[in-house]
Amino acid sequence: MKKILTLTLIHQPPRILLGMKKRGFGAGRWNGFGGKLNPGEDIVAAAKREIKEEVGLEILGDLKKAGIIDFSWAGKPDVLQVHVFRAEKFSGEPVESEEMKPQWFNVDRIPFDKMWSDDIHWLPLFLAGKTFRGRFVFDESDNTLEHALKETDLLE
Ligand code: 6U4
Repeated sequence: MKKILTLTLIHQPPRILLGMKKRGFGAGRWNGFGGKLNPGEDIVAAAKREIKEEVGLEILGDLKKAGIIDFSWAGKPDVLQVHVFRAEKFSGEPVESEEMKPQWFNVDRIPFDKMWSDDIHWLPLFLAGKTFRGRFVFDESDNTLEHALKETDLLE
């Protein structure tokens, strides 16, 4: 089964806003903001709603699609398809929520050792303003066993 998730990173060079996930899936890791779609909700609306819920910010202007990545675990049929978005402008101040503790990081000091093991592969493309398509397979400890990643202009 394929499940669609959103993931939005707020990038204001030279800084990027990440959140420490406090509960649920991916807890204990720094990550962008996002989650599942509500029934009938489109992907961009879901991405904006999650940013509001998790960090209290209203995105100004368009969310730009940066990438699509399919994640799976060895021997398991389920696929998480994560739609990665880039946001630049927002109104409000980042606030801590039950789910996320936000913090700005300089792009030279991204805490990859406390992030999902895939991030070190695709975040440099994101930071360079590229669009990409990727696929990662994890072991049961979420280490990357194999991956494929390519820059592409075409994102569905
Ligand atoms: P709910 O039910 O809302 O509490 P939650 O446990 O918060 O669910 P979910 O599924 O809403 O989690 O969101 C998971 C978030 O983690 C999404 O923004 C997508 C992101 N994510 C999932 N796998 C990832 C991975 N391998 N690398 C990454 N982000 C990932 O950088």
